[in-house]
Amino acid sequence: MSYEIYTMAGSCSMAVHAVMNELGLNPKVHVVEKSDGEKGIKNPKYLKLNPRGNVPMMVEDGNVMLEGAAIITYLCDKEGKLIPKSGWERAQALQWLMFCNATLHPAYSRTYWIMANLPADQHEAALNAARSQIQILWDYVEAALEKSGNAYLAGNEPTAGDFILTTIANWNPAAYKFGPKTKALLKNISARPSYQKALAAEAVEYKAAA
Ligand SMILES: N[C@@H](CCC(=O)N[C@@H](CS)C(=O)NCC(=O)O)C(=O)O
Repeated sequence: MSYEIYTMAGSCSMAVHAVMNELGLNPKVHVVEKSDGEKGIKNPKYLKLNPRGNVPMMVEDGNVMLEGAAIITYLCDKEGKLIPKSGWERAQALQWLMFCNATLHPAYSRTYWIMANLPADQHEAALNAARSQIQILWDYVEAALEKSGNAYLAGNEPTAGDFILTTIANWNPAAYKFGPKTKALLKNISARPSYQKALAAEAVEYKAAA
């Protein structure tokens, strides 16, 4: 099978990229840009494959798949890694995968929306409000890790959600406070060869674990 990942440097697609590396799928990596230029996700050539004009886009033997959490779940199930097969362990891994994809990611998206759409004189108040909501989510992650005593979101071995968490944590990390258990998780995941390979291919520096 051949795999390709279309990714924008350091964005949510980097988590899919790192998971594909971790699964040993050896994807062909296309680092794309938010533009309508030759490498752009708003370019007609890209839009023909993905009319949403976003990332991640994964291609398996010429078949296009969108939506990061769905791609990750599909690939992890197929390879039998990073998401347990059944039962409570699977429920926990999926819960955290969805927390990262459907709760944490949209909370950050609000900050980008504010900067792109509100007049500059409203940025500070709106960003402060959005960032305090994000901080509540990071505090929740730390409390959950403390309560479980686990090193990772869904146990003592990494699952797929840990890769999304690690990717999102690197978005403007100076604006948030990560607790010690969270920092250790970020350090461990970002140090994995699969993650390091994704960082290098996308030319991204990892700052959230510092
Ligand atoms: N629900 C989608 C969200 C994808 C998404 O928001 N991608 C962002 C990067 S993190 C993007 O492509 N933004 C550029 C754009 O939409 O113009 C998923 O999880 O795949």
